[in-house]
Amino acid sequence: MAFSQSDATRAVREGAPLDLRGAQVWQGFLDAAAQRALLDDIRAIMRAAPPVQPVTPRGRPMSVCMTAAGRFGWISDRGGYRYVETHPAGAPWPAIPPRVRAIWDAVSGCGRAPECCLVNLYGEGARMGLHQDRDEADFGCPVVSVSLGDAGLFRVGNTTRGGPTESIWLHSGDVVVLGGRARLAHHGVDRIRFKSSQLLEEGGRINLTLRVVT
Ligand SMILES: O=C(O)CCC(=O)C(=O)O
Repeated sequence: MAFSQSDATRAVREGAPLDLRGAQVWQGFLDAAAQRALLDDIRAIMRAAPPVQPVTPRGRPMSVCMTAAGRFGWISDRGGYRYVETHPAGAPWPAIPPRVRAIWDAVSGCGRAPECCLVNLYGEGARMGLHQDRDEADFGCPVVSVSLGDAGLFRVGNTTRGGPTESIWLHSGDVVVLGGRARLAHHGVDRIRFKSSQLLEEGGRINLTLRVVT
């Protein structure tokens, strides 16, 4: 079954998100069929734009592998963190799939279209340290995150470093909106529960983040 705009609109109408320090957490936003359909889209993205393991500007390999769809992808290497219009191998990124766009339209409350769908791939032991998403030009637009596969312990803190944080296990099909006062909140994934979901036979977690870049 394909996930459609009307499915997404229904989910928004019927439920209310949890609030985690200003981040809106839509638990169970995508049902199992919608998750499988999205996985097909992500596999097509990965065929067109094979994932890479980025290194930090200091040359340290990140534990998460990445690829992207849309006008921009986000990369990190010795040259720094930045959005780029081509995959490191030189080709433009594939288009953002309509099913992914439908999620943005349902929850973002933003009139602009996403220009980047970053795909983060978490294998066993992968994590993402607390950081802010601040390489975008317009902080009036939220970042929308979609979780698939194994559960991930998502942590949200503050717009400045330090201070209290709160965490939630994100499960396959959950959607998070980082907008408003949470747009510049530090956030990260402390760990995943490897093989906790049946969606990916090989285990692991996939996270999509949709962003307006310009
Ligand atoms: O994997 C996640 O849930 C968060 C991803 C993230 O923080 C990012 O891509 O900036």
